[in-house]
Amino acid sequence: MSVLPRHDWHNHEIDALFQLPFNDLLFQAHSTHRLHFDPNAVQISTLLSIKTGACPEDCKYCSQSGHYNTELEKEKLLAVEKVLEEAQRAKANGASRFCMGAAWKHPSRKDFPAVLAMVKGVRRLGLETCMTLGQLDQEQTQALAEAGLDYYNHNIDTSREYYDKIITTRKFEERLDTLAHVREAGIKVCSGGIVGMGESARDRSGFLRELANLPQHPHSVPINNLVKIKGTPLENVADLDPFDFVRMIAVARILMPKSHVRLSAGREQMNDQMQALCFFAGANSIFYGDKLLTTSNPLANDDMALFARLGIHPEVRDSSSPEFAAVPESANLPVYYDATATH
Ligand code: SAM
Ligand code: DTB
Ligand code: SF4
Repeated sequence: MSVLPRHDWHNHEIDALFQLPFNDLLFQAHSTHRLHFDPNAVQISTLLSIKTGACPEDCKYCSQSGHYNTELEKEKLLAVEKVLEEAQRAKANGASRFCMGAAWKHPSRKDFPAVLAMVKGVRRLGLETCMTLGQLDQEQTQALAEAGLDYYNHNIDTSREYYDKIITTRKFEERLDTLAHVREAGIKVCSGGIVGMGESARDRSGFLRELANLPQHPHSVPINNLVKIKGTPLENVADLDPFDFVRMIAVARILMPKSHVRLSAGREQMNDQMQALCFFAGANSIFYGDKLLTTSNPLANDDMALFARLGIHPEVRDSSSPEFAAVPESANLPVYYDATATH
């Protein structure tokens, strides 16, 4: 079994991984995972929507697209102080990274100074910063890098072939251009996508192939299970077989052995056993906190209780960013989480 990261995957090789018997695939994924990570550590990030709804893009899965009537309460860009208050709360609850998301096609000149102030302020609190603001040009990316932004989230969402069945207001290639700006500015890339949108098995392998064949593997790879939103074109799409979701995590782990694979949206619809299987398959990051951007997430206390039952601890140091301690010393973790326990 090769463990050197590769960037030259072919579809047929990835299809072959997906077609392995479930136990063989999980064994290979878990073995890969143990070579690069503490198998009992999971990185935790907290999300905040800093600008909500009325988005000009037509992503068929999204509650925030202005093209669909999803009964979402829209909100203008939050004040910097409000964002810093939320970041402080996330830190006190034990998150190591604070991710700020805006429903924009791209940030405007007018809003950009506030965005930079948010990055600087959140960083000053001792948290890693992540932003997801849509398309960026080189100048904006450079300014974010200078402000100290650690991660930029920009998902490719699905395969190149399925992309225009899901989004028509932008092109797959434009997503890759923004990812290139981010990489070139030295900001760490967070990029993944969604499954359960009616895509084929070949689309799922094509989606992972695109990520794995980027010049550098993304530092974080969020794998979202579609949260079906009333009013969007995907509200009634058929559920993905849960084992296919686990296979997706396992194949992502094998293709991108050193990346954090994030078990992202859709955890609320998963039971504890399913999440445990995902951690075994190589997921080592979650969104933590009662809300994602506009939809709900498992309660933080329930996550800590699950961690305790599984002997999992929040990742103490992200190996890719040694300057940050992932669980700040001041973190006020729930009482039943014993940070001194050896796992
Ligand atoms: N507007 C920015 C953009 O699209 O790049 C950032 C925010 S957007 C909400 C971030 C990602 O969340 C999307 O790319 C998609 O992968 C994921 N997402 C959005 N709605 C979702 C849903 N209903 N279910 C699962 N994932 C979703
Ligand atoms: C990602 O891949 N998933 C997060 C984050 N990146 C920004 C967002 C999930 C959103 C789920 C639907 C919602 O809450 O609106
Ligand atoms: Fe807008 Fe992002 Fe939602 Fe697409 S996913 S509609 S770009 S907020």
